[in-house]
Amino acid sequence: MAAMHRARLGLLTMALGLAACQPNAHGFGSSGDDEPEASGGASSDPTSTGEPTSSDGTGADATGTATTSDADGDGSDPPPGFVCENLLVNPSVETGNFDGWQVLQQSDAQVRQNEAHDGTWAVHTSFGPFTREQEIDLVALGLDPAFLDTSPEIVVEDWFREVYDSDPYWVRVELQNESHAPIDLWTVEGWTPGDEGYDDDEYVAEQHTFSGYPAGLRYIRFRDGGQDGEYWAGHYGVIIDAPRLELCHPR
Ligand SMILES: [Ca+2]
Ligand SMILES: [Ca+2]
Ligand SMILES: [Ca+2]
Repeated sequence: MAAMHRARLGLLTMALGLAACQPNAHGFGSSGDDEPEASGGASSDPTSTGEPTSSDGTGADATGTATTSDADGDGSDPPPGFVCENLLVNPSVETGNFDGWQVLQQSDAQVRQNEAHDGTWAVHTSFGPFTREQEIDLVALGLDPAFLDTSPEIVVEDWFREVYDSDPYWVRVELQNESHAPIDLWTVEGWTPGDEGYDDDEYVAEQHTFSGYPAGLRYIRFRDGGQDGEYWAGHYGVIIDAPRLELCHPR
């Protein structure tokens, strides 16, 4: 990694650190009256941060359709009578637009028909921060509150690809109770692992499994985003595609 690159990383790390004191930076903080404090019950998985795994480009089904595959990827199948679903609407932006998403920060990000991880469309970010959000009302989706109170496993996955040089990205997933208070939280702020040049531009995954969290899950708030590490105009920022928020539940 070039010295200039390290210097730039340092500056960005500092910027991110400063941003952490400002709730609205990166769209992770308060965005409305119903935003709960995220400090209580927060947890993170250090093994999932900063260590993106390589992709061979043969990612699992991320189209949002129901699947009978196991949620935790350990090779087991869901119990009989259970189905596993990606709860996100239009996760892979195969509509060709942001349908189903609330775009909190756009900065010229676009849904474009190239370099997709899944399907043909992906989100291409630009010079400034892009952040989008979905809030999932689990009971409205038909899930039984008594089942939700068993704290079922929830698998989170998201894919990021740099353009030319290392680009920053972020994911934030908050589990909420009936009054939208947080009961568990996972966040990651990472950088794609490549250097200058297009040859090493490839997708990397961020993954996390929620389990053993306090009872009372009713809502999930999912956010992801990113931008260009070079701050160039055009679409040289991180490419985002195929997030997954998978929960296995009784049919
Ligand atoms: Ca896609
Ligand atoms: Ca870039
Ligand atoms: Ca590169």
